[in-house]
Amino acid sequence: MCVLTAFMITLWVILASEPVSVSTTLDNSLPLSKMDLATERDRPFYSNCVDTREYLLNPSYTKQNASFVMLARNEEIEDVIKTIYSIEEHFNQWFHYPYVFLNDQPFEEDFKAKILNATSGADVEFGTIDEIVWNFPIDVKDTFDFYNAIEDQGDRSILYGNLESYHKMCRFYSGLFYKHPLIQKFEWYWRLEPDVEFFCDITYDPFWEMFQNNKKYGFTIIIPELYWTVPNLFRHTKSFVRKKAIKMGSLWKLFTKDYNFFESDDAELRDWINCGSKAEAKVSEKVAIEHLLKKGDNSRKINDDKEGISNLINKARSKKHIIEDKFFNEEYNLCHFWSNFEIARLSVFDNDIYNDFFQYLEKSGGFWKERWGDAPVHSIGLSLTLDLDDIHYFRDIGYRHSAIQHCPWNAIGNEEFPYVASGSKFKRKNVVYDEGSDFGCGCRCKCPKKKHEIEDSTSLCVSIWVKLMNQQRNHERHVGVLNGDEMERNIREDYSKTYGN
Ligand SMILES: Nc1nc2c(ncn2[C@@H]2O[C@H](COP(=O)(O)OP(=O)(O)O)[C@@H](O)[C@H]2O)c(=O)[nH]1
Ligand SMILES: *[C@@H]1O[C@H](CO)[C@@H](O)[C@H](O)[C@H]1NC(C)=O
Ligand SMILES: *[C@@H]1O[C@H](CO)[C@@H](O)[C@H](O)[C@H]1NC(C)=O
Ligand SMILES: [Mg+2]
Repeated sequence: MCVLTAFMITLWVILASEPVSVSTTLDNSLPLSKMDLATERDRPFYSNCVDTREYLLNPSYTKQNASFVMLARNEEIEDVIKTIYSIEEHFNQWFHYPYVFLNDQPFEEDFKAKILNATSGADVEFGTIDEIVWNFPIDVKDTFDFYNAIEDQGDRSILYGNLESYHKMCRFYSGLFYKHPLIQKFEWYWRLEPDVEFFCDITYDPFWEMFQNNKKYGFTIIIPELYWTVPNLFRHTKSFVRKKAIKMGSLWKLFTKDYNFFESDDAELRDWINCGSKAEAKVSEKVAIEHLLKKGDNSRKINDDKEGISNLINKARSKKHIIEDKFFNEEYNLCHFWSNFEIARLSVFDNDIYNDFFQYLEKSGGFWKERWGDAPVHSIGLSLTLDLDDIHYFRDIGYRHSAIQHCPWNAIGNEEFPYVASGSKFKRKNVVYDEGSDFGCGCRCKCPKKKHEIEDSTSLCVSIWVKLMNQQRNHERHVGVLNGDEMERNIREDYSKTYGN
């Protein structure tokens, strides 16, 4: 925290507005899962099931340039089939999006045959990842430091920390999957993993809806990361941001405590880098003092300028601002979109800033010195360029990966939209769906056990999301980098208007 011993100038506060305290409509007596979390800025695309047949016949509907993407190993075939069966049944039997499977080893014929049988006619491609891409850089990969670091993470019981292949997977998904030639053929992707399950019917096209609503990245689960997997990720991110003078998007607010950082050509002012709006007072002070001194030259009556004089006196008295730590003032709150499910535009990653970011992280060695997951890397990396409004919470998509699941309550009136299978493979007999409720948004969900709902058991990050999305856009104070020189120009202008030159 900045300790400001000097006084504050109130006259020339231009970017003025202190953050409006986050107002929220959340009623703390209810579990999150029993609340309607829709806001004007983001809500499920439909509040009930959709008649898919009609939807597809709508002349404005356009199938998107999109594909499923799954990285998998040959031996995971059974779990891969489970996933495919689930996504085909709940969505793709009506929409027929293609699949791309990637592997660091060639896929076996048996694997391919089983996949082709399971994907019921969708286009499927199988890709092998180049060794050069999959492995760590040549100057790292066979070194003592490398093996030592990975072994050490095992000793410290970091989840998957001692699995070299897991580090490779995380690195690949962090910055390389979207460069694969089979993925580059698309504009959008939907990431899948072996052994995941969908619990509700997705009766509309998420890609098309995202396109129409200007959404670029969609998630179903947002949770905090385990601290010891990413102790230095944020430090490196901040130094990248500073070096490149990145103006972060408002999404940055979802992952950090609110914060602006200040840049200026003036060496003395630069000490205020982490002080955001307080730097503004410093700039005002500087301008006022300069003005005062200039006035002295013009032999006007100095005594008239009380403001200037008090600035000068205070400046003489004030201690230099002490920088405790240029990069640590702001903290990563460990929240991240769980990346085993993602529906997104490839361009949210394949752009200059994100690519540079990944290269920067790569050079820091964090993908092997620590066990940075692709999820926190994606989330933080996205917030360098995206705004909150670019993100969509697919709250209506019921989903399970490992022991973590999100499954919404059904919307009221699901019965008006009976399930129609596209063929005999997905016929349902006597399935009883969950009840509908006022706060529900699901379509024909059949949730395993409500008590495991992640919105309720790990609600911190969802709450932050909801609070932020309840704010008006123009109250989004976050500016990222405050341009000190511009600030100085504006303050000078205001000052001249008030006091003349
Ligand atoms: N081809 C290949 N796929 C991998 C490897 N390690 C992980 N994956 C895939 O990467 C994804 C994430 O791995 P997983 O073991 O599920 O990690 P978790 O979801 O974090 O528990 C899954 O789709 C795996 O099939 C690997 O060494 N080779
Ligand atoms: C092909 O898929 C069907 C289910 O759609 C399944 O019953 C059958 O066992 C599969 N065949 C093979 C060879 O996997
Ligand atoms: C889909 O997008 C890719 C990448 O932008 C492009 O190369 C390809 O031509 C597009 N395909 C279609 C059918 O529009
Ligand atoms: Mg997994």
